[in-house]
Amino acid sequence: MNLFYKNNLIIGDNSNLLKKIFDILEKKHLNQYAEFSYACSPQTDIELPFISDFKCNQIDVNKDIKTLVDKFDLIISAHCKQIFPAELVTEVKCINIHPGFNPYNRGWYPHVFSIINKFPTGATIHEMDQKVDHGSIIIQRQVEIFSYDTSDTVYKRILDAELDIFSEVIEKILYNDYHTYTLEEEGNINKKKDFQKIRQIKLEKVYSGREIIDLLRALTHGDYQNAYFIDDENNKIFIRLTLEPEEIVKE
Ligand code: 0FX
Repeated sequence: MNLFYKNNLIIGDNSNLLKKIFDILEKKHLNQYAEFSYACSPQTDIELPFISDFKCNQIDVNKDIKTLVDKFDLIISAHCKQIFPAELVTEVKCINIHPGFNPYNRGWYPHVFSIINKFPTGATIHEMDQKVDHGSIIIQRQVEIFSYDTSDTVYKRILDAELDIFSEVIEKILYNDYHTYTLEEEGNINKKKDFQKIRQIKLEKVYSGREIIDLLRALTHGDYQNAYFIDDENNKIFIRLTLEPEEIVKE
């Protein structure tokens, strides 16, 4: 196997995702033909038990760019919380595995905003350019949002789609034998502060039934204390929604 990209860095801040990527590379025996280093961001302290030294190498992509450019042929961001600087993305091939369907709701928690604004959601693997979650598309897959979904059920569907499309294109990427396409629209982008803003439910605000259910299910994700209101005694009260489709009993 004569791969084009031989020295590769996979950088991300979600250990489960990195482990699944590691498993895909191993299953395809790609780590026999290329080097894969794993890293996370300086603010993240994750352990990667599948790597011999257990501890994840922390890399600040804004520092020591020259070393990264010299050392790696390809950098894959798998939910890396850092914004890659222009000097890096122009000097070395950088590819992003993104839990969103570009160009809709680029940035922070795409599916959360899609539950609210109804824009498509899914998974995208794209070449990185200087803008966030932006650049030529290698592959993407849309996932459905059902009326009974919450943030976590959609997110699980997106993670499955991400790994599926990663598995589908990784060899082509490593051989540098893939095609890309450019999206005509710029779409929209949400930042972390936009997520913070939607978390507070204003008691005096009037919502339609659909709006309040969509907002609360978009903010329901496992144990996370996302949605809240402030009561008359100034206490913060967190809210989570349970959605349960009626079971159809076949006669
Ligand atoms: O890694 P990630 O799934 O994704 C985020 C951004 O959405 C994405 O655009 C960016 N490329 C990536 C680097 O960072 O985020 P996470 O692992 O922090 O959270 C996973 C899900 O959990 C998230 O989609 C929504 C939910 N969540 C997470 C936190 C920390 C909450 O609902 N509340 C929270 O406070």
